[in-house]
Amino acid sequence: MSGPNRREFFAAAAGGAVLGAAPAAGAPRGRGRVVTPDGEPLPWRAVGGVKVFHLVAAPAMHEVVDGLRIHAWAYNGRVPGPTLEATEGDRCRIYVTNRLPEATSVHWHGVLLPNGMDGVGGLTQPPIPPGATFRYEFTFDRAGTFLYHPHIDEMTQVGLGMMGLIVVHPRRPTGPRVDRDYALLLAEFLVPAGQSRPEPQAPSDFNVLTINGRAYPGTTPMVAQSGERVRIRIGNLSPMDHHPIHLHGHVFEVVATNGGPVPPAARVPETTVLVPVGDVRTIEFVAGEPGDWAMHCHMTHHMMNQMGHARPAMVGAHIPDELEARLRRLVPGYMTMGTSGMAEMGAMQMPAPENSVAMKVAPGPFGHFDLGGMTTLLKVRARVDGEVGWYEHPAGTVARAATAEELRADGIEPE
Ligand SMILES: [Cu+2]
Repeated sequence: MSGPNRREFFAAAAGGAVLGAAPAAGAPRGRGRVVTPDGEPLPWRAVGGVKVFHLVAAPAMHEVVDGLRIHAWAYNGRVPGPTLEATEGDRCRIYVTNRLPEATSVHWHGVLLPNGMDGVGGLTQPPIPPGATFRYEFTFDRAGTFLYHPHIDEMTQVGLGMMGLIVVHPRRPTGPRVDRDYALLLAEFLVPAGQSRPEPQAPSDFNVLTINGRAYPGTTPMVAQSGERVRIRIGNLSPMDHHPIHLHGHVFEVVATNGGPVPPAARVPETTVLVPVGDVRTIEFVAGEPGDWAMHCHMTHHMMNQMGHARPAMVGAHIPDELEARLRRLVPGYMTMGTSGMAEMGAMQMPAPENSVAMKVAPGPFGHFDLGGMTTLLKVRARVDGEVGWYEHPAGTVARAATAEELRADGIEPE
């Protein structure tokens, strides 16, 4: 066949009603389409009973959050690449065009397929040289959440953003009906402040922590109505770190991994799930109390942005004004920070290099809040229709300063 062009793909996609990674507030309900916040589905068209997809690997600029853009390597111009969606039993043909300066391949991570389709360059196939288009074809013979990524020079290619999610829906769904189905892919980069090129050879010190390629406050929230059953598929293709993802206000169960469903008898209640590199944890729960519930990696260095990393520990230090002034003569722009903790730094407009992001910049309904990096929100409402803003708390339900009378009444002497 002639190379399917982009317009044909989008026309087919629109016809198949798969286009439009709807903003979270417009998440489709019921079984079927998954929503990738900040992402989009990979368009496809049917050719003789086969679903045809096209991935193009090429360098691309990617915005992680307002103020920080990176020179990435991407699939179809996106980090992560578009979500490939299919139904159990679908025969799929996936063309992969290489517009990178080096060879690549695509591994379909967790998918059971013939060895020659496994995508390990040099082991199961010849590398895809720059300029070439390769053809993969196989059947998704089981439902689940899978991943795709290069299997040549992974350190560079994955490290620069080449990765994506695969969601295969069951042909005959079993189990309780799911009202909201979200897919998240975790990744991390080392981008020295002021640079735009991630350092893919970094073995540690990652300072840009992302969910679907975005760092808080750039992540689009998920939404749900109280009482709805919510599924969140969480994949991790970070180069080096497993991420303990914590959801506030809810108890969930891990119902599936990259390997398949977890038998109901083996599920345990959790509030945090460790998502290992190269795996998936799919959680389900019933949306509870209305509110804006944070969901984030619980490693403290992963819930903040670039500028908070690699600073000297100053908590408790006392820097006399005179010394501060002398330091500033020596190092223009020098400012002692963090002597009473780092919370103050979120609210401050610190002098920061071009193309960098302050550690915590999230404006919130009560000032700003100290979450950045690998953070998103689950907005639960009694009813969801249209835009979902900040939660408006019923009167008397927000923590506040205690009065002296209250303290005394409870046997605590006011300070
Ligand atoms: Cu983490």
